Amino acid sequence: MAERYIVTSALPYVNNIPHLGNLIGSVLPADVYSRWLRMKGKEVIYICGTDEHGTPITVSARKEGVTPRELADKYYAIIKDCFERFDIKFDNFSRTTKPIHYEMTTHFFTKLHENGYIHKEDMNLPFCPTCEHFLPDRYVEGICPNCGAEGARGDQCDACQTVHDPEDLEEPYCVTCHTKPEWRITAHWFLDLPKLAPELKTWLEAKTDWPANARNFPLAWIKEGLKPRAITRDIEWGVPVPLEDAEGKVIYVWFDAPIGYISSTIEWCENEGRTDEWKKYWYNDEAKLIHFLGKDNVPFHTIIWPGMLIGMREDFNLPHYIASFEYLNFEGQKFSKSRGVGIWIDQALDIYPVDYWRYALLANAPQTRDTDFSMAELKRRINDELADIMGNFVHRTLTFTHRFFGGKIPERGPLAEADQELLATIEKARQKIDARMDVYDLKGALHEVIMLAKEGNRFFNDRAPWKTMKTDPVAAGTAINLCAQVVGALAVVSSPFIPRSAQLMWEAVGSEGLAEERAWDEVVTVEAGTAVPEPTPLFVKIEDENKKKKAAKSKSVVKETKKKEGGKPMITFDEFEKIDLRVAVIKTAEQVEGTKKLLKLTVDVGEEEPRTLVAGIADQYKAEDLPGRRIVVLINLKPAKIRGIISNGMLLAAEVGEDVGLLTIDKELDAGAKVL
Ligand code: B3M
Ligand code: ZN
Repeated sequence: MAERYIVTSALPYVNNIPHLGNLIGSVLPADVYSRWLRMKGKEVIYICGTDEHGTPITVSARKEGVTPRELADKYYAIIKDCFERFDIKFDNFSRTTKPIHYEMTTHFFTKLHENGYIHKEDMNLPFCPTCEHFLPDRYVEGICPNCGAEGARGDQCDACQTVHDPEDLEEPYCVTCHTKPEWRITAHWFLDLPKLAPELKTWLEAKTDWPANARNFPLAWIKEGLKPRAITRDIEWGVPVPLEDAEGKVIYVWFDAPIGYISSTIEWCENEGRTDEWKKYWYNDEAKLIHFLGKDNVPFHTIIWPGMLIGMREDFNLPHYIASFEYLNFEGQKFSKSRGVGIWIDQALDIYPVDYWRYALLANAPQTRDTDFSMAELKRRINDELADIMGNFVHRTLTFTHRFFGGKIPERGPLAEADQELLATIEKARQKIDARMDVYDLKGALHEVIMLAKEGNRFFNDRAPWKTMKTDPVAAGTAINLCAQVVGALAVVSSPFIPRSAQLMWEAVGSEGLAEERAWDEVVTVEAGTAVPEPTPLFVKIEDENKKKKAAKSKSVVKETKKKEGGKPMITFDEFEKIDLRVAVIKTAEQVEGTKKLLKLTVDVGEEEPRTLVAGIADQYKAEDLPGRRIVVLINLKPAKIRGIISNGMLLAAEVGEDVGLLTIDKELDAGAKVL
């Protein structure tokens, strides 16, 4: 029987649009990982949804002047759409406001209460006298009791990720009105973490393969001694506490959110018409539960959530692996909407195609340390790796097939040693990628994909089919046939990372169906004789911004010129030589009577007497501004009579539409100097 996996991404709060750091911090790697598992033939469900409760939502809703539900509806639609456009292939993307989620959360609370893991205690909590309500979590800020950072929230500090109670904050204030809170007694329910600590400790200690940030932190926390955690709140938005003496209280968002993984799985089963199948994932000891998340979510997924699962005493599976990511910074700074730092996932695809982002983000995934992402880095990755290595290899293989083999994959002749080696390289590449994926090193796996394309290029260069085509066409055909096998293999192994481009590669070697539906471990064979489509470049290089602007500008000017003059035929240098252009200094300028556009100028072109000429520039230049300017004049143009004035020469000007500019000289050259 196939191994079962539940892969999850942290449920994004439904109060804003995720940025690129959020995308690479849990969603994109989980997508890649679950795509790989599916291709490996595992039974995998990839589960996510929006986290719709808690003060993150109510505080944002208040700021936007809408109800929490309106806010949630708006952002759920946007987030879901953005993830789809990033080709994130969830099996289910749910919401924690669905009835099934309320049902499951209520069940968890009730059962944990019955099992003696939830108890009631009075708490001394901040209450804002101006706003007239309690200040849970994000409603209150102050100085972090652990690291001293300012602006720490009531439940967790962003700077050091420590989880705490609002009572611990120093110098607390209400985020809405900045009033110093009063303290009032109110009853709340607590998850008894001390009771669960011994089991959590044993479980965590065995997780020696976890990333350091997912294991050390909770173990240190246990060592310090866990305290009971309040899991109810005095707000109106959330799952009601299912107890008689708890009217007006709701369940804390960090209690209900991870249950979203289960309720989203149940919803998936119901949609698929397999009502009870979710149990095979959540209760079957052998099913592996793998959470992808940002490091700030670690305490909740390694202490509170598994504590809840243990306390249920229903034999729930505990997390098998926590793939916790560090932070991504943008151009050396933290992402910040207010400071305009970063790119958000609704904007990114207007800038570059989806696979450019997927590739560059995965290649820079913050797996073991905070990592900086920059547009220069993205450009380098796309140009030097995707375009120059992968794209180029595919393109030259297909171009050659078209130029010399009529667009059909050539036959293979006897295989030389180098040919055998290439086939072995394909197999080894797959194994290397697997070895990286097995330890959740997606960045390393992607590197191995590019290395395979690099090997393909090296082989192409070594076998030089463009040379052997003349001397040994069978060897040339063999080389191209083998290159096509590499392209086919590349399509499969790159599919989890850049699925669209992978599909294009797949079709480029004439394969049918979907690359992502190929069995990962099966050798791809591109048959000789397969017709391949005309090659088109897979990746277009990113141009330098300055070059792009210049090119766009000159293109538009060329277009304008062409439109007006229809372009001009080529001339020889001799023909050009016939034109006598000179530097001229304007002496006098005056409006031609009875006209709006014409000026009569006298100009010194280095002759004994100044020349007179008439120019149609009066709407652009004032007569009094012109004397003294050094311009360019064509002096061997046949004189013409304009409005009764003999115009003896023509000044040069550039024009775009109505806009006219005189050609001037940027040095004080003598009047009469030749213009060449
Ligand atoms: N919504 C935190 C976050 O968006 C939270 C994750 C819940 S996972 C169960 O960063
Ligand atoms: Zn207040």
